[in-house]
Amino acid sequence: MCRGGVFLKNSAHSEALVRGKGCFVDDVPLEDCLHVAFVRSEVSAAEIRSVIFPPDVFAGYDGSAVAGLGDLAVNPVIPRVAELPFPVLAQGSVFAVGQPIAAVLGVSRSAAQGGADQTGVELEMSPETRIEVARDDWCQGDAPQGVGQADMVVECDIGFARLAPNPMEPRGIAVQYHQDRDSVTIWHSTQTPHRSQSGLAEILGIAKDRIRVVAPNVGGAFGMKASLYPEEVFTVWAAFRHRRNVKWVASRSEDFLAATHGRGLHSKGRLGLSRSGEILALEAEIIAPVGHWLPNSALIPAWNGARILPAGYRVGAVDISTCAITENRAPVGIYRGAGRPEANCLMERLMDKAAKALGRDPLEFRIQNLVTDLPLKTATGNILDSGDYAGILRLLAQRADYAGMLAEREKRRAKGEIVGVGLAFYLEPSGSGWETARVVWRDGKVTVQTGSSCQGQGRAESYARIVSQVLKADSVQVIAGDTGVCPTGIGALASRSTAIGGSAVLLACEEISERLQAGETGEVIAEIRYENKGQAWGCGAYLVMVSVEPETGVLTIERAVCVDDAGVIVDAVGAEGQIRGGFAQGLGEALMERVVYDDAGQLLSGSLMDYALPRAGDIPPLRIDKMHSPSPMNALGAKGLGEAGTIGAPAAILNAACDALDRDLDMPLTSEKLWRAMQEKR
Ligand code: SMO
Repeated sequence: MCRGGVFLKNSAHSEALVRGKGCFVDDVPLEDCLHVAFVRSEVSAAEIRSVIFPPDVFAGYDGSAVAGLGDLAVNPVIPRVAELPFPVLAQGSVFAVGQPIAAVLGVSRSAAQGGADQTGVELEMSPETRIEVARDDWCQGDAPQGVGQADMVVECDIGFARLAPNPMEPRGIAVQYHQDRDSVTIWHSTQTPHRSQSGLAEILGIAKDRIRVVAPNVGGAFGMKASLYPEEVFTVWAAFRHRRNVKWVASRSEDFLAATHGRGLHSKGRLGLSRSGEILALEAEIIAPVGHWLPNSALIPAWNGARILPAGYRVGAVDISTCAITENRAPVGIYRGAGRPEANCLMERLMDKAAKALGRDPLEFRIQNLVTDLPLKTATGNILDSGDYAGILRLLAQRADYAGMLAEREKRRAKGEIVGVGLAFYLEPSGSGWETARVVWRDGKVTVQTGSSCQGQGRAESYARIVSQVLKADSVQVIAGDTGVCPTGIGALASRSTAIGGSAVLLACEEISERLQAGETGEVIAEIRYENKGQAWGCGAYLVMVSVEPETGVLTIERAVCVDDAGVIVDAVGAEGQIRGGFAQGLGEALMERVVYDDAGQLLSGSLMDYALPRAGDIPPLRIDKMHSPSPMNALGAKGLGEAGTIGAPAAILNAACDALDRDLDMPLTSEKLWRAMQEKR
C-alpha cells in the first residue's frame, strides 16, 4: 500500500482490515486450550446460598477460589467517598443481572457452556442498594446570587439513556501459558495493553514481566475496552492455576449484559441572564450512574460531564456539582465522548432556551457569549488553549446557508410542516499526560514502536505520515499494542493518540533526522517519552435541519453541516472518517439507542433485535468543513477529533427536534416519543 510516498507494511493497517486479513482474539490459534463459560446472576440483588457444579465438568470455580485477588485501580479524577470491591466472581452477594457468580472450564466452548448451564445456583433475593462513590464541585463567584438577580432564568433537565457501545468484536482474551517460565502471553481485545498488563499483575499479585499483553487487531472499542473485566482476570487466573492455555470470548449478549455501558447521566442546569444577553451565572447538578463495580474509567463521565461546563461560553459565576452513584445494573464506563456529549448537550440546550426566552437568534446569541482571546482559564479551571470559537459559528452559518435554512423553515411551517433547525457548538478536550515512541531508522527503512494502540482508527497510517514528513523513508512499519515489544504507553482513548502519541513519534523522528545530518549511518534509534503541556481543546459547531412526519413521528435529518477544528490534521481522510463515524454514533444516541431495564433490573434490550444501532441508510450526507488552529499544548499542534461527531451531533439533533416540536425532549428521539409529544400538543 502506497500513501504519501510511504510504503506501509503492517497487519495493523487499514487495508488488511478491509480485506478481512486482520487477526482478532478469537482468531488466535491456541493449542490444547481450555475454554471458560460464566454462570451469571439472573437477578439484580441477592445473597448466594449455594453453587453446585454438575459432576462431569473439567473444573468449576465459585467466588471462594478468587477471594484473595486484588482490586482494580480506578482513575481518581474526582474524590472518592466510598470504595467498591472488584469481584472477579461474586463474593457471597450479587449486585446486577449478568454478574459472574461462577466459572466453568471445558475442553471446548460448548463443554464449558454446557457445564455452566447445568450449574445450580441458589439465590435469596435482597433489596437493591445505591451508594454514592464519588463527588466533586466547582464554584466561582456567587452563582445563586447571579441567578437571583438575573432578568431571566432558563432551566433544563436532561436524562441520558444508558448506551451499549457494541464494537464489532466483543470482549475477548486468549492466554498462552509458558510452562518453562510460568508466564503468559495474552492476546487481549483492549484499548490499553500496558494498563492491562500492570492491572493483571497487581490483581493477581505477580510480577509484570510474567505477563505479555498483545492487542492484535482490536475490532472497535469506543471506551468499552479501556479497562479490565472480571471475566478477563478470571481467564488469566485460570491459565496460571491450570498451567494451560485458556480462552474466553464474549457473546454479543454477554457484552450487552456485562460489558460497560455508557452515558446514563442525569444533568440539570440553570442559567441566569441579563436582559442584554450576558450569562450571569450557571448552576448545574450532574448525577452519573456507575454499575455494581468500577472499571478504571468509571468516574470520567461524572467528571467530564461537569467540569467541561460551561464549555466555550463566558459565564459570570458557576456552581456545579457532580456525583457518581451505584446502580444494581451493568458497570458504566467511558463511551466515545465520555461526559463531553453530556456537558455540551446541557449547555447547548440552555443556550437555545436562553436565546428563545430573550427573543434572540440562537447562533448570534452564541457568538455574543463565546469566549475570545484564547488561551484562557474557564470558571471550572480548564485552560482553553486555542481556537476561534465565534469564527467557527460564522463559517458554519455561511457554509450551511443558515439564513436560507431559517427562511425555508418558516415557509414550510406556514404550510403546516413540522420542521426544526438545531445548532450546537462543542468542545472536545483531548487527554493529558504522556505517550511514547521508539523509532528505528535502518538504511532508509523505518520502524515505529508506539506505546499508543489501535482499534481500527488507521493509526498506523497517521504515524507513518508523521514519519514521512520528517524522514526520507523507503518504508515505514508501525508496531503497536504489544507490551513485549513497544515502549510503555497509556493507550488509545480520550482522543489522545495523535496529539500525544503522534507528538512522541514526531520528536523521535526529528531526533533521528538531526543525527542523520550529523553523519550517522547504519542504524539510528530514538526513544521519546512525550508529555504534553496540557489538554488540547478541539472545537466545532454542527447544524442540522430536521422534519418530523405528523402521522408517524418519524424524524428525518434533511441536512447536516459540520465544522470542526482539530488543529493540525495529519491524515485528512482519516480525520473525515472520524467525523463521519462519530456523527453516526451520535445520531444513534440522539435517535434510537437505549439500554432498557425493567424495574426488577432485568435487561430488556439484550440483543441487536431489541437495541437499535444506526445503519448506513440512517446516516444523512454530511457537509464537512474545517478550521485549523494549531494547539500550543503539544509538539504536533494536533487536537482530538475522534469524539467530535458524538459530541456535536446529539446536541444539534436534540436542539433541532426541540425546535421542531417547540418543547423539551429527551433522547433517543424515537418516533413513538415524538408522536406522543405531538398528540399532547394537539
Ligand atoms: S470514550 Mo474513549 O475510549 O476515551
